[in-house]
Amino acid sequence: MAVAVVLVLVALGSVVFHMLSPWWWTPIASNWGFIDNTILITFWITGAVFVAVVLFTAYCIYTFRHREGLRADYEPENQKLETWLGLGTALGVAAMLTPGLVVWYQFVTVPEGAAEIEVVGQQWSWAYRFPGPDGKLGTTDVRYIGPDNPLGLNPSDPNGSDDVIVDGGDLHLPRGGPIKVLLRSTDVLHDFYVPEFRAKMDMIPGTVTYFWLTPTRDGTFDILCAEYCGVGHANMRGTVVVEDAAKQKAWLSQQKSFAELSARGRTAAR
Ligand SMILES: [Cu+2]
Repeated sequence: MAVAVVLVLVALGSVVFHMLSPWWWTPIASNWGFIDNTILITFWITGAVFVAVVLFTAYCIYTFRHREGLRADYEPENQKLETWLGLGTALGVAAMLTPGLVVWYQFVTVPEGAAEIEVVGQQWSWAYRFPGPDGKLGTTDVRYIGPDNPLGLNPSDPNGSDDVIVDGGDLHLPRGGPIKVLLRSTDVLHDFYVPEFRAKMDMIPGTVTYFWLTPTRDGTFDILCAEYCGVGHANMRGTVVVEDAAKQKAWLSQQKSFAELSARGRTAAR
């Protein structure tokens, strides 16, 4: 009896804890509320199954407890019960997977006219690149990576010379417009993650991954690496500042272009 009561309390306590918990998501700062809804659907389905299983266990422990002279029935098959369990499980799993397929499609379908930025991960820091006045990012290759060219821009690509490079500073993004985030890594797997954006994506050496978002709220948010990438993984932090477009433009104009950085490198080498 005591065990059955404890199990009922565990089920009830879990639900109450969920309702009253102070550890909830930080307020969202992007358009990806749909991702929250997808997680909530999964949460409520798995939560309902958890409560049902625990309560059923409590019921069995109480109803079929040991009593003198009581013998268990032998019932290895129950076609009807198995059919219902199979159907219920299939429905529950489908209900959890379907929204994910829809939201994933949206996540990687970049709207027309989105601004492009690039985020480059390396052990263990972040760097960013914006297209210059021409609006185009230049091509890159790991072969070009060097002390004056940490992101490996192609020096003979005219599209790249005006690219703005932010290496070691904060990332500033304008609020309100769609942004395509291109992701590269120069060494191992990393994962660009800003919890408030509800968006993350692996960065894979040798390829460019991407997603898009529209920042919707001003603020200063942490950038985390969400893929274990070596001993410095936990220190791989950055900061993203979301602000209105005019402020962000002013910040961008203070940053150095690839041409300016390589000229500085040449002067220093002389
Ligand atoms: Cu990392």
